[in-house]
Amino acid sequence: MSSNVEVRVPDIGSAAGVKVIEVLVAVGDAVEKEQSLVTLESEKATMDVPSSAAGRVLAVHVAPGAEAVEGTLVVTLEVAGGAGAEASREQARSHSAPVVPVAPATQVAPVVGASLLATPVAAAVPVVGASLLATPAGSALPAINETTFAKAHASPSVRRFARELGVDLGQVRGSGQKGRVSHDDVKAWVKQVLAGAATRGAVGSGLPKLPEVDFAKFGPVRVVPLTRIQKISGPRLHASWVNLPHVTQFDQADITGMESMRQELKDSAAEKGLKLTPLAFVVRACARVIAKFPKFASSLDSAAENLVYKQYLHIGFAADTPNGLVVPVIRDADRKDVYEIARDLAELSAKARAGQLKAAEMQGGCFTISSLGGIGGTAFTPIINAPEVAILGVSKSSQQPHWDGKQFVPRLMLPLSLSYDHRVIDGADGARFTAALALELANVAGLLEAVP
Ligand code: CAO
Repeated sequence: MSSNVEVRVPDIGSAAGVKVIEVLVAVGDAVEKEQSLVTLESEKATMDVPSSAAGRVLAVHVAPGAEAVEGTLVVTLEVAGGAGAEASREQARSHSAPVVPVAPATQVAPVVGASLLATPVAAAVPVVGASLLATPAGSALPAINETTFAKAHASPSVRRFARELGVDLGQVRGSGQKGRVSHDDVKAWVKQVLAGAATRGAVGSGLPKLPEVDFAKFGPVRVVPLTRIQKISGPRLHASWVNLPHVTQFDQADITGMESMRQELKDSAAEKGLKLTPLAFVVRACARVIAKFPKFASSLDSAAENLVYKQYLHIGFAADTPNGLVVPVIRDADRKDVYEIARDLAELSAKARAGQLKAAEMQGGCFTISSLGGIGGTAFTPIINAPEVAILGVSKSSQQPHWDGKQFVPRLMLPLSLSYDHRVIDGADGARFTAALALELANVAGLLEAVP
């Protein structure tokens, strides 16, 4: 034997109507007692209307957008046995607000109407075991922030679901009205985090997500897919930026002598088919300085417990190509003179621009140089090419007044920007390195010295 039960909007503490913003069940659904049937939204809060009995939904009488007041018929249920009569009696008897406050409707009005608080939230929302509050060990999901979780705009069942999965609701972007988070939003977020963790091979970063913007709302747009190189280099640069504590040391090197020597040698080099750019001298100078500061070409091992000192010195350089940034590597840069380095630079750059670099030609670097000197700028903060621990940025040289003790004299100064991993390199060493590099760049004879 079965009977029908009508579930109505109970006392919502206000004579004014509230809006139905979500219908959580459909005809034919089996529902449990206390299961949320619809969600209502007032000026100040959202609240769920729970079912007064377990049964099957025979009819849904409201739709999203409808106005509801106390007594509005929400759902008709078919319930088994005498439970129907008992449920009807219970609802008729009860004005003790079986409505469950969910969350502030807006961030600026976190206070839920007093009458809605008549039923303590804790009594209406299932108590979640402490273990569920913590992110499961080894989970790729970031830990739950209780403050933002509490403020998230979601129904109790979505909250319960998020708790069970260890999802921080505060980070989930809701697709419903006013950013309301649904079950599907939670599932999509988990999928996205797991997919990201899988590709990164790491746990979730816990970084807050950037808001998604529909640019087309503000004017016409053109969408261009990222190149393959951009898709590969972007996450690597990001991983380095968020994992390595970067510090950038700025300095300047007096390259007046170096530049006049380069001008002298340029034509004869060109006759041999070589373009002698300042970068060749910078690579040479770096190789000489790293011989004195080998830590700058070391790497931390994966456990971050040991420093790996390599018995070779391959130096990479950032090359700007039509398809994006690549870093070809000059092998054994410490065993090459400035002409050999210039040849490698030209050959590798040409290959990079033609998209013909082999994987091996971009591997094994110990230190990287990023030169924007041919373009401009006075300084920048290059991102370390992890697992390397340092990268040198080079900007455009310019004539600067230098006080020689009696007068200002013009000197050609080269701006240096050295970013280093502060877990490995101290600030004092960073400053020593750029000071030593400036000396090497000023030491023309040393730069032209035959290599051993
Ligand atoms: N100051 C002033 N002039 C400089 C200079 C400097 N620091 N460095 C180079 N120049 C000059 C060169 O002498 C050359 O002038 P001439 O043709 O009159 O001799 C001109 O600038 C162009 O040099 P180039 O670009 O052909 O050669 P390069 O060896 O300096 O650089 C390469 C080669 C591949 C590094 C460069 O072409 C490039 O791609 N740079 C961009 C790197 C980049 O994108 N870095 C950012 C990565 S994100 O951190």
